[in-house]
This record gives sequence, C-alpha cells and structure tokens, in this order.
Amino acid sequence: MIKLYVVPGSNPSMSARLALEHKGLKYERVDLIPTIHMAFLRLAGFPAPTVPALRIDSRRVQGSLAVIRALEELRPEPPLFPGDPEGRRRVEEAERWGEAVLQPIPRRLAWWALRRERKALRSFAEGAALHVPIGLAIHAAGPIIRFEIRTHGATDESVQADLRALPETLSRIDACIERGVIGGATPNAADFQIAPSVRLLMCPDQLRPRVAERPCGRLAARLLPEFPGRIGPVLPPTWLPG
Ligand SMILES: N[C@@H](CCC(=O)N[C@@H](CS)C(=O)NCC(=O)O)C(=O)O
Repeated sequence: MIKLYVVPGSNPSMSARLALEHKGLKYERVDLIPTIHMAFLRLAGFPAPTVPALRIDSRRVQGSLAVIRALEELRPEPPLFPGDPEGRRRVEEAERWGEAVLQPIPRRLAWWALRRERKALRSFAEGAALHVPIGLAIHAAGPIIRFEIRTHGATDESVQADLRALPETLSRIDACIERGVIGGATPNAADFQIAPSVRLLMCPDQLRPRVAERPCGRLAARLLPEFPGRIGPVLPPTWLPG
C-alpha cells in the first residue's frame, strides 16, 4: 500500500506525484490543508512536519529527495537517474540545486502573494479533496498564511531579492536544458524536482509571460499541463524583473 500526503500547490509534493506516475505505481493521495498538515503528519507517525510524506506499507519517507530515492529502490524501472556515473552526477547536482535553492523561491512568493490575495487559495485547491468547504477554508486562512509566511521567511525583502535574481535563476535552468541534463525525451529526477517549481512561478499573472516562453517554462508546461493556482497582479510593478 502506497500513500502520499501532499498540500495542494506544494511544489515538492508535485515532484513526488510526478515520480509515482512515472513509475506507474498505484497510490492513494491524501490532500492536506497547509499548517494543519503538520499535526496530521505527526498523528500519521511521520517524524517531520513537511510534505511530501510517503508511506510504503509501514515505511515512512519524507522530503522530495528521499521520496524519489525510495521510489527508485521500490521500482527501478523506468529509472529516474541515468545509468552512467557522470550522467547521474549531473542529474543529482541539478536535483540538489532544484531542492535547496530553487524550491523555496516560488514557495516564498506564493505565500507572500496569498497574503495580498487570499481568494487565490480557491484556485490552488482545485482538484484537491480537502474535506472542508473551500469558502470556509479561505475565510479561516489568515492565521495559516501568516504562519507559513513566518515559517518560510516570505518577507518583502526576500521576495524582492528572489525577483531581482529571477532572470539569472531561470537562465541557470535554461542552461541545464541546453546541456541535456534536464528536458530530454524521458524525464529524470532533476526534471521532476525543477519543473514543479518553475510551474509554481507561472501562477502569478505578472510572472507567467516572463517564464512561459523560455525553455524552462515550456518544459514545466510539458511535464505539468495541469497545475493549480492563479494569482492576480499583487506584485508591485517596480519589483518585477525587466
Ligand atoms: N525541501 C523539502 C521541503 C519540504 C517543505 O518545506 N514542504 C512544505 C510544503 S511545500 C511544507 O511541508 N511546509 C511546512 C513546514 O515547513 O513546516 C522537500 O523537498 O521535501
């Protein structure tokens, strides 16, 4: 029995979903409300408060990197990493950067923006089974948004800095595609780590056109044609990258 605990719109949760689907593994998805998910995960026996959280029978695995490796071990085919050592090294390097550096950028941006446009939560919940009326969840979301902003350091300063660096960040991903590390005919672990973060960056209306036409935007749209979340023009125009 495989169970995956996710939060709607969570980029690393989407990495785990992509990997499970790539492997053709049957699984049950449990959609959790952010913040409340932490208590839920503890009750479900997970040691850490983050999603993705995976249960394979009695084994519990958390963190997108660990989840990917557990799935690779469980079902080696089709592989998530190249067979040759140099190819694997390059994919793992891109994957690690995707997890440690790229992943927090759209997460900070999304929580910052949701504080300014709480109703956008409705679009993030599309397709999720939250077992709570969405109107009620939006109404009660103020403390959750404030908590997530604190947890992830989604301050004006950090979001502004992320946006200033965005052209460079996206160029790095485009260069990865150019070098063939990601973006090949068969996606690998680095594709599955990076594409959900790029796709989340395309949720704000003001950023979508700046990302969608780039190689990284096209890759994200190819791997994730369906992705929840749409954020209106809440970013100060002076913060937007040129
Ligand atoms: N780098 C970790 C990040 C996990 C993470 O921070 N997930 C968020 C949702 S996107 C979460 O569970 N946040 C709650 C918390 O940090 O306590 C991974 O790749 O799994």
